[in-house]
Order: sequence, then structure tokens, then C-alpha cells
Amino acid sequence: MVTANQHRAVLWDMDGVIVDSADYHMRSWQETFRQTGINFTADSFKQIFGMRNDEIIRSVLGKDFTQEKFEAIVRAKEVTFRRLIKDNVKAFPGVLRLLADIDEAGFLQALVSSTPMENITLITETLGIKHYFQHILSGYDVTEGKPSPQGYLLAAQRLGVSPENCVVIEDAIVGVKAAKNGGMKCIAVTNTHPTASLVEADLVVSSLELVNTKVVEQLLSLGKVSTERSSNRMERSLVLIKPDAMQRNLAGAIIQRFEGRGLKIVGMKLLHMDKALAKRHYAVHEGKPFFDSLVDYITSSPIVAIVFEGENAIDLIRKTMGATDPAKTEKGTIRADFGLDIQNNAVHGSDSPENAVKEIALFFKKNEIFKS
Ligand code: IDP
Ligand code: MG
Repeated sequence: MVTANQHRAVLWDMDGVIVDSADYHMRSWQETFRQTGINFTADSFKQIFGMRNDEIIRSVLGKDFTQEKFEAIVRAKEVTFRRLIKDNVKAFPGVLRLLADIDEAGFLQALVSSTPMENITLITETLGIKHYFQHILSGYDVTEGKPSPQGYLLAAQRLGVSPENCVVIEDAIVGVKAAKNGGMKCIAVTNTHPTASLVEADLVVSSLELVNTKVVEQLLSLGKVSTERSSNRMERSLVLIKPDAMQRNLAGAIIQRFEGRGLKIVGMKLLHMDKALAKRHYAVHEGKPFFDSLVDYITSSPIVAIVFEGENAIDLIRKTMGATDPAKTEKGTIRADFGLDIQNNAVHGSDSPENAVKEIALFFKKNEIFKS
């Protein structure tokens, strides 16, 4: 049976996403360069991290090396790498479960790595994950490295899936760029680089333990929402980090969810709402049975008020928050992950362009909002 998900795919990078290999790459470069009489420190490795082999060798040896010397060094490095990692292959947390869940949900999967096939075979066979991939592409199958989208586009083509139906999982800045250059959705995981350098991704997470098939589906359907609209509106919306979240030190984690979706902070403050402000902010709920309790709750401790700006910000923020009742909302949303109950639901977001304008004006003066 052909399911809807067979027209959708998840494309995986390998080093830094599936396997924790940075240390072994560093040690194998070190060993290889030592044999050529060059001292290669951990500091030098930081500078070259994410570069292609030819760029690394050029940065260490200078421009003067022959093609034969280049190939010999790369071969030696990769042989050393496989020897060092062979008995130490370790998947990042959440990877094995996510591969199985995505497979179970009927998505196609491909591995798109810039390393040689021998490395890919060693890693995927050791972890027992080779069968999850309907296609595997090595660095030698493409003529252009990342940030060119060539590898990801070729993998999508081989799977028969169009780029807008692909989600790429990456850890490298050039890898995220490659996915976006190819018109694909991208989840970036901060295994190698900090969040701030990965904001081009549609979602940035600290671990793949936080990702599930619902998140992948949401990312793909967000794409549909924006293409259905004739143009993407730049919007501003008010977000409040509510008392229950502040008391549990969740402000940073919540802001990260929004920033990870590309929303920009253009206004932000810590304030303790008084009853008058609470009643104006929640005026539409006056007379409802939960109104008094809601006013008491929202004024019970300081909160963070934020103005976010971005394309379709209002809709995007509501989707990222999830439905009002944490028990009933979709997995992977802020309220599902952090909300306690229907009142203590961690976060507020404006529900329409009209209300966004009104609410922002309640909390911010004009000169407290900055151009992004
Ligand atoms: P929203 O925050 O998802 O827009 P609204 O219906 O506008 O939801 O309600 C405003 C806030 O009032 C909710 O976020 C929640 O904190 C609280 N609330 C809504 N419904 C109930 C309820 O039935 N019992 C208690 N509190 C509620
Ligand atoms: Mg509301």
C-alpha cells in the first residue's frame, strides 16, 4: 500500500548528527599530519571543523601539494579514522528511536554524507541502521560539497520525492545552508555548533530526543500553509511567558523554541502585571467562570513579555505553542512539553492580527520596540 508519507522523506547527515565522531576525526587528522611532521593541535581542529578535506589540507600544507599527495593524505586519514572509531561507534541520544519511528510512520529516508562510503558502511552496519535508508549518498557521488544543495537534491530525486516534501537533519552551518538552498525544511541539532549560528534552520534543537514524527509532519505542513497563501506577511505578535513557566525556570527553553523557528525578538521586558492590566489583557474572557482565577494567576509572579517579528508570526507562534489545554495539544508543542494544566499552560500568544496590535500596545511603548 502506498501511504501519504511515501511521498515525504527525511534526509540525514551522518557525522555530528547520527554518530558522535568529531573526536575521532580530530585524532585521525592529528595522526596523519604528525606522520608528515606537522604538529596539529585541538585548537587547529576547531578552525577547520566542517571544512572539506581539500580545504583542510590546503589550510595546513599551503597551496603547494599535488593531487597525488592530496589523495594519499586523505586515504591515510580515513583509514586511521576507521581504525580509531571501529570499536567506539556511538549514536547520539534519540537517533536510533527517531530512525525507527520515522520508518514506522512510512516516510522514506536517505543518508547524505560528505565522507567516503567505507566510513558510512562501517558506521551504519555497526549501529545496525543501514536498512532504514532507501538511498545512501557519499561525498564521492557529488561534484559540489555543502553548502551546494547537490547532494540533498540528488538524494530526493533518487527517492522520487520533491524537495518541499523533504526534511533534512543537520548539525553543520554549511549543511543547513545546503538544505535551505535546495528548498527543503531543516532541523538543526546543536551537537557541533551553537543555536545562534544555525538560525537559518526551521527548527533548532539541543538533542534529537526532542524530535518525533509529529514534529517532522508539522514542519512539512507549515511549508504548505505558507505556499497556500499568496504572500507571507511580516507580522508581530505578543508572547507572554506565564507565571507557571517563570517559576520553573523555563523562559530560556521557551524563547529558544520561537527563535528556533526564525522568529526575531524586537521587544522584551520582565514585569509584574497588576490586576488592571490583567483585566484589560483578558477582557474577552470577562464573565467566564475561570476569569477571576485567571487574573489571580497571571498576576501571581513576574512574567516575561516579548514582541516577536517574522513571516506569519501569529500563526507560527500559535502552532509552536499548541492548543490551550496541554493535555489535549499535539506532542512537540510548548504547551505539551511544558504546560501543567489548562490554566497553567506556560505561554500566551496573540490569536489574530487585530488582537496582536491591541496586546502589544498594552505592554510596550513605541520606543520599546526595535527594528529587526
Ligand atoms: P489561549 O491562551 O490558548 O488563547 P484562551 O481561550 O484565550 O486560550 O484563554 C486564555 C487563558 O485562560 C488560557 O491560556 C488559560 O491560561 C486560561 N484558561 C482558558 N480556559 C480555561 C479553563 O477552562 N479553566 C482555567 N483556565 C482557563
Ligand atoms: Mg487567547
